[in-house]
Amino acid sequence: MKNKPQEEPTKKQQQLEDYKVNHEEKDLTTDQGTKVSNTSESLKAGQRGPTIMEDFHFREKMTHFDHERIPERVVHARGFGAHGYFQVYEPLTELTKAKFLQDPNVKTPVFVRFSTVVGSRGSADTVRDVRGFATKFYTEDGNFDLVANNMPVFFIQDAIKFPDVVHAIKPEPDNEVPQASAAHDTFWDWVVNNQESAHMIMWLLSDRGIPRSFRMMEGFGVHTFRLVNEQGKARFVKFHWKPKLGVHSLTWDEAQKIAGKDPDFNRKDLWDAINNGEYPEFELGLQIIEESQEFDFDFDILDSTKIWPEEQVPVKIVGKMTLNRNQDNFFAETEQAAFHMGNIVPGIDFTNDPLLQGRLFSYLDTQLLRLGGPNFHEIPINRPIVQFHNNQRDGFHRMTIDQGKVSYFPNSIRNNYPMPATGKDGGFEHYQEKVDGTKIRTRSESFNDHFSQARLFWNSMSAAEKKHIIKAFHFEVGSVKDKTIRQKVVDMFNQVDHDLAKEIAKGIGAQPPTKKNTTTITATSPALSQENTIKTPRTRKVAVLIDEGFNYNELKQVKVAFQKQGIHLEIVSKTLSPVNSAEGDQVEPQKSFANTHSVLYDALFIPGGQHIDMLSGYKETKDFINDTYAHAKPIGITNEALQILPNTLVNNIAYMNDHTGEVYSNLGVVTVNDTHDLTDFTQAFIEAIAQHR
Ligand code: HDE
Repeated sequence: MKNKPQEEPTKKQQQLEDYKVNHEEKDLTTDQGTKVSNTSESLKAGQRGPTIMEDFHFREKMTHFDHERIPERVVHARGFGAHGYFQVYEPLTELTKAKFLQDPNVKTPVFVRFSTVVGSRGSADTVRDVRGFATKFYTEDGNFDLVANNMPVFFIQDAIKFPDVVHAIKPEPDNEVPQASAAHDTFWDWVVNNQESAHMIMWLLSDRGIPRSFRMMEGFGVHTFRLVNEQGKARFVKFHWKPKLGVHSLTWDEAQKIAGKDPDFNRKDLWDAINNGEYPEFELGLQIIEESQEFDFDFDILDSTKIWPEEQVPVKIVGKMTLNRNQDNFFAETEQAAFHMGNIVPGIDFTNDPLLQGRLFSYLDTQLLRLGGPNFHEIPINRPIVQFHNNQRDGFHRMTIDQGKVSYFPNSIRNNYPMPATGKDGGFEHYQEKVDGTKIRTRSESFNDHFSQARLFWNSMSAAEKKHIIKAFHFEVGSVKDKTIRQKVVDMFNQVDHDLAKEIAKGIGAQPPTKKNTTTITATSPALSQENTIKTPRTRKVAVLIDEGFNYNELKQVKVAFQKQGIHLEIVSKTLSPVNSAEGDQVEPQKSFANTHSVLYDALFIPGGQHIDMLSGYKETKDFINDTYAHAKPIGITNEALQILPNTLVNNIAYMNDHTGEVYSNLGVVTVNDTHDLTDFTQAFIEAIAQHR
């Protein structure tokens, strides 16, 4: 599908236009612009003779191809980006002087790259992993990068341990197995030797590790930053992205199956939504702590393994980001996008969080390797929308033609220009935090509590979420071959919760913990449970199974009702050949059983009609119903189609609705018998879809 934006392009999108090239109806040329007469036969000495050196076109074409790849990101290699804009709801002048947070009428262009962390560039989208959520704001003050994740805490407290945790979680070095997975010995060996990871592990093994969609995840800046206002007053801040569609996840069985059926599931979902004009929206939230309150909490606010519970420090919603345009070229935009924590603007500043401090080094360093030199900021996707002026010069791939003799400061030939600007004139001035200490390689004692918040997270989960976490432990730790490591995991998580540890032990052949956890922490944070999230049917995707003789009128009624709610129907049949309804209307299926599966949908609808005689004979129909049911997703069935249920898992609920005209809805299965008006049925079905499961 063509990328058809329906909104005015932002300033960044306009800037990118200058670099776009349309090849339609153009003659083929070399890189030097010389027209080429034949690009399919190399130049040979005789028809059956050897290729000759003189073939400049062959050499150029092949050399360029040989050099097409750049190193993939060492982490977050697999990702997908989109353009959009950000608007603040009201001026945040009291909090910050950052220009893009002042005027609700200003649309600040953004580019967002979502990613998984561990897998290679070609790995599947739906693996259990942290998701990256990196946003580049192209502001009038220069670029601000908010390089976030979909989990608010991290594995470690000090950046110097990052190479260790990444080595441990990446495929094991002898055989490069497993791909995109934490379910192996080296990772869990690392975990039990680094107990500060307990809280993050709880997040990773929760439903947050397998999001339904990039559009349905939160984003967290993780670190504590500072906001600084015009008067120089600073406050501590944590950044949040809140998706307007709520936070929703796959089940583990779905995630694994999708990884095979459609490894591009999440990127296609984002691409399609934007092309459909269903622009993903995320609200920006701020948690603020006054400097005077820095030590008022039972955790250290500089510790990245801790959240600020939202019930304790409320999230103030201050603006909204809308993603309204797909990229034109994956490599040029997503792959070459270079995020860096040091891309900061006046009004926002850093803190001494040791994880943040280390990231400030790593991101620039990694771009130098990945993008081949110091001029990566000139690549179109990375360029600020304001012109840069300085005395940095030369290096690989310099695009800017700097004019004049002067490339140093101070100078008299050009009256010191380009000249540093004072703070008043918009120059970035670092917040003057007083720092005073002995040089020391130790960690602050205030970082030592690794289990209280892991327990808070566990306490805050619903019964279903807890079950998923236990099952995730069984899969992840059950994949570890070394029994002593498995036992150590049980003992480690006994410090989070005794019952949790006992349940983990049961599934992995380990001894249940002998010592009871004596913690008295019973607090919960309702904001942590996905059960309390926004629930809407919008943009959900429903499979409709049909075959010859289906009831067209029923399909039409459901379709009209669904369209009003922004729900998509996809027609699935045995083959892609057109299907005749009982009424004689023809419908062309979008998918056949051969190229789709129930895991790729949010719900299933089977209309009535005589087609049921054929449909019920197919194994795939039963698989569709059984899988949808097993994954607790809504199933809508009308009239004759009810006959199919006795042979499926749905069998054991009261599905066969004999009460004429009444809608029966239980556990997400919505049925109706003997009616031609489906109003109540569609309403109940839509409500079930909104519930997600
Ligand atoms: Fe990253 N991280 N990271 N990270 N990170 C990278 O930079 C690093 C951390 C995050 O879409 C790398 O350009 C260190 C936390 C995202 O291009 C690298 C530490 C958070 C992305 C790097 C962390 C993140 C990266 C690899 C420990 C959430 C993808 C390629 C201190 C707040 C950005 C690159 C994109 C990428 C280093 C921890 C988020 C190597 C040293 C915490 C979303 O520089």
